[in-house]
Order: sequence, then structure tokens, then C-alpha cells
Amino acid sequence: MNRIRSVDALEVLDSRGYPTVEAVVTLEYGAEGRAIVPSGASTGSKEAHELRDGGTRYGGRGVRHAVSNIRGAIGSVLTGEVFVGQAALDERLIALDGTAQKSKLGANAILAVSMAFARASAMATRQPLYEHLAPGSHLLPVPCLNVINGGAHADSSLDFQEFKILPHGAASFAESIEMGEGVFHALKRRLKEGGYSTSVGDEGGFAPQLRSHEEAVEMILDAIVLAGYRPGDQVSLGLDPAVSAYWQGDDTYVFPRARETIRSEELIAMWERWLTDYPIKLLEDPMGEDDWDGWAELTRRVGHRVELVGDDIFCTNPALVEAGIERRVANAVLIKPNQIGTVTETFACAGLATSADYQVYVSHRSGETEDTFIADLAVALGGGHLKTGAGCRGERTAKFNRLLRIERELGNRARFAGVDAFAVRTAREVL
Ligand code: 2PG
Ligand code: MG
Repeated sequence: MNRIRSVDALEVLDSRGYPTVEAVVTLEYGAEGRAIVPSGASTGSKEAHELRDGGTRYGGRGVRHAVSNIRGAIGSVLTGEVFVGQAALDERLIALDGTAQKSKLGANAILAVSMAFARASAMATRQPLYEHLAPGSHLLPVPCLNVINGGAHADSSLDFQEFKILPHGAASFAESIEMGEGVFHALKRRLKEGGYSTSVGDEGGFAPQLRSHEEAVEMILDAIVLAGYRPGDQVSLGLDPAVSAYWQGDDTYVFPRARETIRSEELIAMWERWLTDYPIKLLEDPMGEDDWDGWAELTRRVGHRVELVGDDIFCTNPALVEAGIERRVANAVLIKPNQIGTVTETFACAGLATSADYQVYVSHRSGETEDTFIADLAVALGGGHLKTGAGCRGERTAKFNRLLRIERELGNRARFAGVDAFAVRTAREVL
């Protein structure tokens, strides 16, 4: 029985050394679920509210209020109650908060409890989390490794935030991650050879002072070849330039590190060129969250041949995804549970995307922890690809290690998504 015996919380640390929320939910017969929420740096403006204390502790980033909301307001309502299913619990949490952005109790408080309850419920029925979330799920994702960091995640010379490799030409997740690490290590050699720094950014990718974005792409292509793979055929490229940060309104983007000002239509033309010049299979946030016209135009021009992922523009929010489908913007949705604040709404958003033939792409945040919930989530949603940093830094490899264990546990039932994960499925007449 899913009667809640107790709810507890603690302020713990994320990978940047800032506080974040851990919740512990214990059920009647002792099943205990524990979950820690992550935190973003380049956040969409419509994300659910992350409650921070302000003041001087940890530069204002303490989460003692969110923790006490769990121990107090949330705990006192949930304790002793029976919730049949995740949706019942999440509905209660949403109602208890009562605000559109979960700003009263904090989305960080609410999501931690939501995830912890999912874990406790899985444990109560002795199921792995992915199986509890989606019975029968068995598709292992392609790890999209962010091997060069820029933008809000590193003080490299690069305005673009993420340069990713997609090792899709493998037979299993284990083989895919091995390929990815091979390229990552070859890239380290390549950068050293070029006289560049090999220190890493927030997501474990290198953060060198390269001359241009094009040079970053060339370095990665060299590394793929150095590692013994064929670019485009076995390992492709993905990018998250995260350009919302550079949008100035009035059809204009300003890139401070490159000292460049470009119009929306020039950015679109650049993406068209890059898609011709480089083996790119995925573009995330290639246009800014407020540049809906630019997004729609880019989708019209290239949406039939490359995965176009909406992150900031959708914020894992079903209402925004609905608007995107309506306006034919993007063809894939990034799924970050803490952008929306409950497990149920995360599934609702992914379900909506799938029903419109948009791809579903699960993601970590730049501030992460040892919590591996998103690894199970990626398998449960079956979107076939996941981004959780480079294959470097413990908070990133924790997710890969969890996927290695899931693949082993599934045995013959496991399937690896491979290149199909990036196949554009939107069969809309305009594309
Ligand atoms: C992104 C994310 C994760 P952040 O833009 O997709 O890589 O970054 O968590 O800082 O929003
Ligand atoms: Mg992004």
C-alpha cells in the first residue's frame, strides 16, 4: 500500500558546489525513495520556479526554505495519506502549491518529493525505476556527449554552449559509450597537440580558447577520425548553441565572445550552411526562445532533414509544446523534469510531443548531482537519446553507469536506439 509514513528533506550540494534539495519519502512498509533535483544555468524564462533563499548564505542560493516547505507544508499534508499512482500524488502537490510556476512551495521542493515518491513506489513493488515508470520499457538511448563547452557553462572562447557527439553507430549502449569515450580521449590529444587547454567546463566537456565555432567542429571531426570512426556514418554531431541568451529583440542576436551581431535570417542561413558542410543530426535551441518567427522559418527550411530540439522555447511545458505544434516550430522536445516540476507533467509533456510525432530527448541540467533519475526516465520515455554531459565528471558518468546497469539487467530484452533516434518523424505537409 502506498500510504506515506514520512517525508523528509535535506539541503545537499550540486556539482557546482551550490545547494540543492534532496527529499526522502518513506512508505508504510518501509520502502524508501530518495531524490535530488538538479539546477540549470542557462534557463528558459518560462521554467517552473526554483526557490532560493536569497541573503548571504551560498551567495543567496541556499534552499533552506524549499527544504522546510517539504518538512512542513508538504510533509504534513502527505503523511498518512494513500496515493494510488504518481498522478494522484502530483495532483495533490500541484494543488497544494496553487501557483502557475510552483513559486509558493518551489518547483525544486515539489519535484524532489515527486521523484522520491516514484522511487519509493518502485521499491515497494520491487521493480526497477524505469519499469515502474513505464512497464515493458527496454530502449537504451544514444548518449549525446557534450565534448566542448562554451556559453554559460565555461569561459572558453565560444559563445555556443554545447558541441556534442552522437555515437549512434553501435549495437548497444555499452558499445556506444565506449565509442564516445574514444572520441573524447582523442579530442583531448587533438587539443593538446594544437596547444589548447584540456581543462573542462560544467558538463565535463573541454573548454579551450579556440579561434571560432568552426574550429571547434573541425577539432571534433578530427577526433572522430583519430578514434577510428567515420563521421556521419558512425558518429554524428549535435549542437546546443543556446542562443536565447544572445537574442536582443528586433530580429537580432549579439555574440559577445565572437564580437558579432547577426540578424535572425543570417543565423538561419548559417545553420543551412552548417547542415551542408558538417554531419549534424541534431540542433538544440538554434534560435532564441522569443524568436518564434525565426524558429518557424528554420523549421520550414530544414525541419525535414535534421532534428530541431526546443529547450528554452518549450521548457518541458505542455502548453508551450502545444503552441509549438500549432505554429510548426521544432520537431523535437527537450525533457527536463525540473523545468516543469513533477514527474506526471514531465510524462504529459513527452506524451504530447510523441502524439504529434515530435522526438523526445531527455536531458540533465548543467548543475547536477549523483542522482540518476533521468537515466531511468530516458529508458521509460523511450525517446532513444539522452544528454547528460561528456563522459567525464562523476555526476555525468553516474547516469552512464546507471544505463550500463540497466542494459545488463534487461539482457536480451534490451534494444539500442542507434541512428533511428534522430530520424525526423514529423510528416507534416509543410516540411
Ligand atoms: C541546456 C542545459 C543542459 P542548463 O541548455 O540544455 O545542458 O543547460 O542546465 O544550464 O540550462
Ligand atoms: Mg539546451
